[in-house]
Amino acid sequence: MDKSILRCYLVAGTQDCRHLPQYDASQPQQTLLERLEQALKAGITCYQFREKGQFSLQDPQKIEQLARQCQDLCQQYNVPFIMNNDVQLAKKLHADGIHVGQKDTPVEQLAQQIEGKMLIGLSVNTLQQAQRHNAFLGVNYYGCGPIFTTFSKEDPSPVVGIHFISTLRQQGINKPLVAIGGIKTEQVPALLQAGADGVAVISNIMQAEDITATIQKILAK
Ligand code: TZP
Repeated sequence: MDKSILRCYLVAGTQDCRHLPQYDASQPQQTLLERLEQALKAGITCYQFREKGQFSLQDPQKIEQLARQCQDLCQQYNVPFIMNNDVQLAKKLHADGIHVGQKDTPVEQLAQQIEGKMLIGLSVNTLQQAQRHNAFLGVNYYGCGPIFTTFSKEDPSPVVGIHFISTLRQQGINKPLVAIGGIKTEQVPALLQAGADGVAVISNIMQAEDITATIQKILAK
């Protein structure tokens, strides 16, 4: 895969728009779409549709409709559209990729289901998890974290710190790596220095006062 798509990777769903002044609980989709378009204009390199948790949409039809709208926007800006976890929806929409966690569908099974037609991203929180699939070509990149404390995930795994990235590299993990969890613009240089190919961000972008400036800062590092 082209690892430059990991450089500034936005992850978001309607639940991540709750803190914005324009958020309307009866119609949260609009806020996500507006925010996503601003982020695409500002130059994000990848987008993951992640509708998850207590405050997310629950109606499968609404989720599918919103996913399609987000995908349309990504296509307009030529940015890969990655689906979080839902392989059926990812296949139905012909998403560019699917991202799963350690407790989701095992990646070997996932790889068979998607028949090489999309990228697979896997979250890792320990060296052992990263070693397990290092040689498995079915996994295209690892999402590593949470690097710092995150407030965007219910029940997150333990915080691993920036040194987790350098440890993975020192131990021979050669897949593209995207760091995730509590990342702010100031920490981007250290993460890239440690061996990450990019950063995946929810709150720092979704809650930014100036989303364009925030994304440009991430890309400039
Ligand atoms: N996986 C590990 S941390 C995290 C996910 C989805 C949340 C990242 O959100 P934020 O707001 O950038 O900490």
